[in-house]
Formats: sequence, structure tokens, C-alpha cells
Amino acid sequence: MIKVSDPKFKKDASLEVKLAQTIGDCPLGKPVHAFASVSSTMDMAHALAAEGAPEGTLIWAARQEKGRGRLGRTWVSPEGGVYLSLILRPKRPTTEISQLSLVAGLSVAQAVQAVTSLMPSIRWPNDLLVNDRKLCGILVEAEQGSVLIGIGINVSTPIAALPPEATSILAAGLPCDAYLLTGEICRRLQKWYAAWTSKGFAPVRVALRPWIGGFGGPVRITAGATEMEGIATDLDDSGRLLVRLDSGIVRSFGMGEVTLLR
Ligand code: BT5
Repeated sequence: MIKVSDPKFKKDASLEVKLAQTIGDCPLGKPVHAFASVSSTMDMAHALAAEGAPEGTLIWAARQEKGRGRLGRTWVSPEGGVYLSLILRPKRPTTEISQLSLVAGLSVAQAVQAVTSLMPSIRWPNDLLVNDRKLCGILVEAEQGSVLIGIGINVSTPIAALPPEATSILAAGLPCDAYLLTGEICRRLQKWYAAWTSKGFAPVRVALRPWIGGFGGPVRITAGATEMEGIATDLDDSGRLLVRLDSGIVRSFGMGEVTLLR
């Protein structure tokens, strides 16, 4: 396992000061470990969680050498993006942990809007899109009683450095301060994580509705070996996506990839 103390990944005190200023008194985001470059903030988060790091610990990097997505996919992580992981120790049943992807998606979407006025849409279960291109991806992983939330956002990343299906806040024509955005994400996530902890998914589901793209429209959903098309109608009360198939039957999905067919 990777070592946080590896001299290859030298912590950057000036980044930590900037982040601590914008995070202020928000408990999520403390302590902060910031790096100019790491392999993956998720690897750092796993190592810190295994060492007993407290809930709220933030690992932040200006660049990742081996950023990753779900199922072993690559997360392209050049300079200009925000790459962070947060360590949580949720007090809800493990069956509900996957809901944290939507809790985080809602928080990041609201933070992006607050800082830039851009309104991304959420593509269930873990992407933020702008103009149908991916602005942000979210990864939820577990580590011995901890849950690690990984968030990657293309802020001022040059479009040429990103995959063709991606976009950045700058490409949408808006400047954005990566540190301010990080502070706002911590505050929003603090709020929604607290709501989820005390009341479950219900308040998150209500707040998510205006942000989810594709409701009422045709989608293709791929879940493992299953691929189906239908109309995405809603989320159920545990965050599963409801899709009405041509036969009229409504199926719910707990995981999968959604393609919007418009
Ligand atoms: C995700 O996976 O979208 C989760 C990405 C999580 C990244 C963060 S960054 C901080 C933390 N540390 C990490 O190492 N990871 C987390 P998935 O749904 O599997 O989507 C991956 C797919 O998104 C790739 O196969 C590409 O198609 C696309 N992609 C890769 N890099 C991208 C980027 N920078 N922007 C937009 N799309 C990208």
C-alpha cells in the first residue's frame, strides 16, 4: 500500500494554507493533506483511513499521476482540475453507502452553481454534465469502516488535455477559483451528509430532483451484462434509478451506466 510519508509525494504547505482558509470552520475538510502531485488521492485516502485518520480528512491534489474512475477506468488528471478525496465514517447501514455518490453529486452541483452560476446536471449515479459533456466524476470506495469519496472536477483544465467526452468550467466560459470551489464543496457536503446521516435519503432525493438530467426522456442503461432502453422516470426512495421499459414494466437499478438518448 502507498505511504503518505513517501517523499515522492511531498505535501505542499502553501496549498494547505490556501485550502484551510477557504474551508474555514467547516468540519469536513479537516485536517487537509495537499499535494502538487500524487498517484491518486484515493490511494492516499485508503492509506490515511487505514492509519485511523479522522472523519473529515481531506486529501487534495493539483494533479494525479494515476487518477482512477470506477471499474479500473482512468481518470485523466492534468493540472487545472480539482482532485480530492474525503474520509467519512458513516453511521448508516452499509446497504445505504452507495447513496453517498448522489449526496456528493448534489453537493458538488450546488457548489459549482454557487461559485460560477453554471448549473450542471447530474447523470445518475456519479457524473456531473455540462452541455452533455462530463465535468465531474465521483467515486465511492470503502476501507475498513470508512468510506472514501473521490471527486474529480475539470475546472480550468485545457480541453485538449481531456478526453473528448469531457468539458471544463473554463470551457463553458467561466473562470473559477479551485480553492473557493473546494471550500464550497466541503460546506455543501457537510450539510447534505448531516441531513443524510440523520434522516436518510428522503431529503436528498427531494433536493436532487431539479438537478437530475434525463427524467422523462429515453435512456440506455447498462448494468453488468444487462443493457436496456426505456424512459427514466424517477429515483426511488433509496436512490435507485427507475426506468419504464417499452413493455410498461418499471425496473429499478442500483448501479450502472446511463446514456441519455435524445
Ligand atoms: C468516475 O468514474 O467518473 C469517477 C472519477 C473519480 C475521479 C476522482 S479524482 C479524485 C479521486 N482520485 C481518484 O483517483 N479518483 C477520484 P467512471 O464513471 O468510471 O468514469 C470514468 C470515465 O470518465 C473514463 O473512462 C473516461 O471516459 C471519462 N473521463 C476520464 N477522465 C475524465 C475527465 N478528467 N473528465 C471527464 N471525463 C473523464
